[in-house]
Amino acid sequence: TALHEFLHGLPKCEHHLHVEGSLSPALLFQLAKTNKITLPVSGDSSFASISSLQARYERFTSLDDFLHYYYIGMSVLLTAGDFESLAYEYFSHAHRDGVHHAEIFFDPQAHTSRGIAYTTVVAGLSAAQRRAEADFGLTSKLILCFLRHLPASEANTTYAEASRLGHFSDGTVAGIGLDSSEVDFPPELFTEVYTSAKDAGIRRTAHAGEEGDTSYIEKALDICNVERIDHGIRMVEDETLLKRVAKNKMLVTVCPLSNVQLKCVTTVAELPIRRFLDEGIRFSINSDDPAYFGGYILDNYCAVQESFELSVAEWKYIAAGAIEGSWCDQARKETLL
Ligand code: ES4
Ligand code: ZN
Repeated sequence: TALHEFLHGLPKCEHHLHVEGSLSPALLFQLAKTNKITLPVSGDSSFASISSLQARYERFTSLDDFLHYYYIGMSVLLTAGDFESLAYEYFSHAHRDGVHHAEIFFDPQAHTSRGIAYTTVVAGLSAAQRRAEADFGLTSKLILCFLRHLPASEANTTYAEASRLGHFSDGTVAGIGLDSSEVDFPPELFTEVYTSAKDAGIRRTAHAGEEGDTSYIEKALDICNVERIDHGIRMVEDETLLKRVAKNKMLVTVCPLSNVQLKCVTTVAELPIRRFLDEGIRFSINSDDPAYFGGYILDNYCAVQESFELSVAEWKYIAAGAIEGSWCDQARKETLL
């Protein structure tokens, strides 16, 4: 359709993409073979084949049910070359979907806990970033996420390593984020690392209000001083909070297909897209873990269009907000507009 063509051509920025969540079942099985990683076939027949794994991905019941597969999946990633293949595959897909700028999450603790060096992960991701810029003109940033189900002391250690290597000051890593199981792991557990980042002038975001209630969003803002909110869909449950986020022009990174697949909402139509537009909330539309949730960024744009029938002007507002809310410099923003 004409609108599909328009959405494809619209210059897009992606701000909520876990690079480990772009690991396709095909690449997962290929790397398992190359790296001689035994997938847990006994006890869970989902790992018997690509198609049985795909089928299991269509039946997630919650964030934690998904995360179980997400952490097993990434166990096939061992070398810098593996991380480079993973990220380059994502950038290629993003480019085909009309993404011009991507700010991607990675989970160093999910790798260092398996004996993979932080430097191996970053070397592979950085190599893919350089190739994507050279091959597609696609610019990107890395956002280092802490796993909130692990002790805050381990987040501090991870932060210290990236800091010591100069990765925050030399631009290798653009900012920090917080992900994994939300409920029972509120943002204020990570006050120390967020305060250090703020003092050092490092960008900050956090997943909040995906499964967790509005208190998780409030604490992320009040205590962690985040500049952006990942998911944040539950902020509509608190009028004061909604107005505050709108007034401060904070970017909310919405992931429609993810929210449906993880049963945060029943349908895309249930998402507060209309409310966000009416309140002047600045938000972007993103794919989260595209290999697991059945769609990349353009599929998410199209799903929103099917449910909300937005006007061209509304889409231009969304696209402009996504550029404004990006963490690239002003000169790059101007080329994106
Ligand atoms: C995630 Cl959808 C989602 N939520 C929280 N943490 C995550 N890590 C990867 N995907
Ligand atoms: Zn996410």
